[in-house]
Amino acid sequence: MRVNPMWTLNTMVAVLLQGAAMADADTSERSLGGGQVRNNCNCGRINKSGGRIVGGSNTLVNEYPLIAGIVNRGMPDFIFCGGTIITERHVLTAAHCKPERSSQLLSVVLAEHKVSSKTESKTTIIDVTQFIIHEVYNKTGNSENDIALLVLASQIPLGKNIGPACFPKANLNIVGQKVRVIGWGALHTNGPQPDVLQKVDLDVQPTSACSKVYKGITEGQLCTYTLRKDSCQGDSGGPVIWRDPGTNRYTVVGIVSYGYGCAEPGAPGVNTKVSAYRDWILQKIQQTVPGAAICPTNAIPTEEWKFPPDPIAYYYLHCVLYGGIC
Ligand code: 4AZ
Repeated sequence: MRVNPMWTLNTMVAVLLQGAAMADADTSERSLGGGQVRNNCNCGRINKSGGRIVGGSNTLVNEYPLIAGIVNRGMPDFIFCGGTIITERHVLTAAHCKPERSSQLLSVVLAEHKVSSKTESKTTIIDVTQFIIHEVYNKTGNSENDIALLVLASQIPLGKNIGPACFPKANLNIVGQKVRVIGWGALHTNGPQPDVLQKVDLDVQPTSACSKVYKGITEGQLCTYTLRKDSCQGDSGGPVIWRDPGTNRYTVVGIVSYGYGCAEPGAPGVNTKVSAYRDWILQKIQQTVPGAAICPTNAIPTEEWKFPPDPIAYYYLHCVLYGGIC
């Protein structure tokens, strides 16, 4: 078989570049692993080079581009609930975050970090036009179906510091794994809210661990429990994210819902399990902004696969292999 020299070169460059990417791949949260799907989604990214929850720690500035803060319109400094960006026009949150007064106007704050400071991060505030709560949200009973979708008045300016979470596959089972909760919620039961966005890693427990403590727990809920660590008042509606080891990207697996106090011994946290509401979410997106789309959990943006990514490296290799001034 005759081998096209250019094809050989392309293959060699590809192999070399892939090798470089793989060398970086082991534990790095920036890199790519197996099982990727190429498309235009750039979901679940974190920014590591930039910059209570109970028992957590400060995030870096703009570490989690997927976080949204929900505020009363005109009051951007009081984030009363969290949310997760899932499309360029939708934020996922909890049904119980909907204010009692239906006339209450809301906005979301994006790229927020330190609430009291205006200088460390350039935030974006967008008005909420619809607060769609689940039709069978059980407000007075066991808080079943504590899920809501916010529709925004304008496009989210997606970029380095603002971007969607990856969306989970149906029936994703992560019992026994770690998840991360992000929020400006209270630092302990009835405690103050922090100024800086917090993060904490929690263990996903079998649903039975929550059923032992709370009435009416269903498979639509995700139970978390880790000694001295928890979400708390104000974290509600916010992201429970899981690092997909196949892509090293973050997928929104839960919505903070409720619990008995915060980090109380023997009292797990209850979260709405996003994978159980895939169809509901997709239907509401379709009904409100038909062109909007979620990013599947195994999505890797096309830009990361551009070939050749570096014209200088390409030229140099060609030069070494076929001659020239190098
Ligand atoms: C709340 O009140 C709340 N520890 C949220 C989560 C938890 C407790 C309370 C879970 O918003």
